[in-house]
Amino acid sequence: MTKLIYRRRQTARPRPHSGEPTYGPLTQDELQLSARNHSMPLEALREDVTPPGMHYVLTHFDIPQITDGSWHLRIGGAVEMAMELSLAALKKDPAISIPVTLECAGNGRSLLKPRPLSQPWVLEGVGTAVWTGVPLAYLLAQARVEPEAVEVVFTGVDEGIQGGVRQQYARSLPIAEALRPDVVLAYKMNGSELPPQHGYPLRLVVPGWYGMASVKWLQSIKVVTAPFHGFQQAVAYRYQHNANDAGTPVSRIRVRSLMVPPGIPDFFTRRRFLPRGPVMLRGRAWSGEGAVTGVEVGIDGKWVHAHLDKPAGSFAWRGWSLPWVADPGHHELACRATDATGAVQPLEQHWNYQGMGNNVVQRVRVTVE
Ligand SMILES: Nc1nc2c(c(=O)[nH]1)N[C@H]1C(S)=C(S)[C@@H](COP(=O)(O)O)O[C@H]1N2
Ligand SMILES: [Mo]
Repeated sequence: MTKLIYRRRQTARPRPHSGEPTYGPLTQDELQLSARNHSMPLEALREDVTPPGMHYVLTHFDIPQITDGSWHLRIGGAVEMAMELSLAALKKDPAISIPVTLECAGNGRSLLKPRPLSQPWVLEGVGTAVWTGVPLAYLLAQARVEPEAVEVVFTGVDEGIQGGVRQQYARSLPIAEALRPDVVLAYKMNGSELPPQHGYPLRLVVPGWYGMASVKWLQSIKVVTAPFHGFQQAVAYRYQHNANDAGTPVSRIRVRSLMVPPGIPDFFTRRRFLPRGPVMLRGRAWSGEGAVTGVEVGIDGKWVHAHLDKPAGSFAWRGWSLPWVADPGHHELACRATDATGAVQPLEQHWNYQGMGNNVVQRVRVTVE
């Protein structure tokens, strides 16, 4: 696999398509990507399950047009029983439904300095949906995985060029992750058939992992006996210090929380305005590493523990709330979650070359009248 993509250059000028970091205003290419790939409006944090159309979307290439008559899922590689399944056949298999918070690994990228050139997320590359479909482990059991298996490779129908490499979007999972009972081949999102942008007719959902693992428009599942080195595995989605660093793979979602910005926004700046007096601050917190165990809310730098709602599932965000009596003036609100591993959100983000795994605390500036 070519490893020429993220060369270091000694310039701070934007170089479209290079993936390298830059300062200054957004480039036209970043703007184009951000108009295609939308985030979740923060007010959707009020809901346990993100309403249709408000879930974030990230698509590297084009959304493929798939008619379910011609579409089949192939399962093969190091299995005793290769198979090809229609959507109708898959729908007859045992199904599960599971609420899952997905977050793009690049969420928060545009806040980094210098800013890695790619989809310029701010904070809202996240959403929670109830996914319904067949457990991957069920189908792998039917196919009978051979003992030498080390990974499972998932390939989407969508094709394009990234870093100069022509490819279909493909990712792998270690065999142990692929056999988890909650990894699902989903054909429904929030009870309805998958929308085109979310992977119709079938997608993988890997609870707890950043979104890149959840391959949309799934075409084939191949069990392999050596690690997969496709572009989205070996080059993209790595924590790197610089262009020459092979880095480490991005996998599980780091602990994070967000709040519903209180009051009303200014149209252009999104600055918040609210009346003096009591206000309930609310938001959600999640982690792919372990359950969220605490959320603190910072009010002008002073941290207070928030109330946590009951978890809706092991891989769905958890609601939190804190009453605040707003006094007139300018204030800065923030929130910071901790998970069962003891991980806590950083106050300043550690920079990495691709802008992955950002979980810096959100800060919301409000003016109380
Ligand atoms: N086939 C395919 N699957 C894909 C992608 C893609 O471009 N093609 N993008 C991945 C990334 S980076 C993310 S964050 C999630 C986004 O899922 P969503 O658009 O349903 O929110 O899909 C993942 N699966
Ligand atoms: Mo992503």
